[in-house]
Amino acid sequence: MKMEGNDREIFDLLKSEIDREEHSLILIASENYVDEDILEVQGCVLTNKYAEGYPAKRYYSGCKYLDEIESIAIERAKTLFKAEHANVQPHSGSSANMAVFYAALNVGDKILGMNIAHGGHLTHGARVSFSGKLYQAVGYPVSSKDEMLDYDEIRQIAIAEKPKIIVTGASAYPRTIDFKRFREIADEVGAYLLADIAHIAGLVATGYHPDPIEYAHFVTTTTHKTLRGPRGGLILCKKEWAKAIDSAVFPGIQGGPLMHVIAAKAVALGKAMTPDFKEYQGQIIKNARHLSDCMVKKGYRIVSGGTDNHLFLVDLSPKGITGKEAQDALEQSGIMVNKNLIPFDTKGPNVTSGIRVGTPAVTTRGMKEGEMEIIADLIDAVLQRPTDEALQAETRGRVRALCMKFPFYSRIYDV
Ligand code: DSN
Repeated sequence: MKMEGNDREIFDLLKSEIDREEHSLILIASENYVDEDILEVQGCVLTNKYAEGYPAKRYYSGCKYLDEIESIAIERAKTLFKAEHANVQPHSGSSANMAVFYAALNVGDKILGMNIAHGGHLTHGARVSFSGKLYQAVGYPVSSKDEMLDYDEIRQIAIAEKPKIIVTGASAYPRTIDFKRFREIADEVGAYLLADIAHIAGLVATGYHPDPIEYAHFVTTTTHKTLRGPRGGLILCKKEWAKAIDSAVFPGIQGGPLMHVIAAKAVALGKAMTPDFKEYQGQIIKNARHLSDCMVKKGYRIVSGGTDNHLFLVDLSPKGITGKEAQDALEQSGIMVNKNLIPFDTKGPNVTSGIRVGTPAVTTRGMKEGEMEIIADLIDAVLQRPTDEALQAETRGRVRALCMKFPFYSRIYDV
């Protein structure tokens, strides 16, 4: 990299991070590896340009090529998700959700989203987020019987609370979501429906998860999780909401769009239409199921008994360790997961009783069921002796050797 001689301090850290990503098992369900095309476009001259407004309606001169790039991104998003309208400018999934609330609600209106402790996202009404501060937020749980969504219970809550919007979608829910049922509930209580598909967007785009587009008034997503694009957000809606959504994003909550990111979103959306991408999404699910099954065979309790998508949650309470202890021990071993609350957790969010495990990143590297078995062995060994530093060092070596069989960034960087 050219910057090596120009800013050694940052260069060295960047190199260390490339090495970490290359030689760790990334099992954080929301992370992935972008390819060279995405890296190149995100690092290109489009970062120089202001383009407040939308294609053909900009507040700056010199936007001719940017208009074309953003229009292509919009068209690809509409095609991929069969949507009437797309806004590709949100800087993140949180911005996308904020823009929907800004377009559809007044401050103080009631929102009903999945409890963060049961798998929902911060922006679905958590007290510490704008969504819980500016709006009256109420939550729905998963069932205590099977840790899955109980649509009758959600309906009862919706009838009692009469929210103006119902948010479906999650950050840590391993099961299929019935968007049709959510829409029926929303219609019954006169609420809008927002489907936040940030985690499952790649699965939705390729038909491995039911599509919310015909049921939800608004669909939001990030572009960097299973969709494997640059870090950013996206909103899809019907034509009747197009103007309100566009105004909510700009000038409502954002200024200049990140055109280098929008160009990279366009590239990622193009890639998501290929047969390879569909095959990749299928393998993500196979890997998640297999890894989850391997963990069950080793005596771990998996929340809801398994997974239908790209992630699963391991309840570590029967093993006598916390999510934080597990996360730390695994990190020391080169295996990246995140501590996660499990439904009805008795511990707080900084400790937790569980870990969340996801397969999008390892699947991008080409790992399949055979590697999931090795990973389950490695995880189990570390979790059996979470304070054994010698074992962690040995596991780090084994993880490194496994990763070297599936090179990714070492093909383009010197690591
Ligand atoms: N922080 C993301 C996750 O890890 O699921 C959600 O935005």
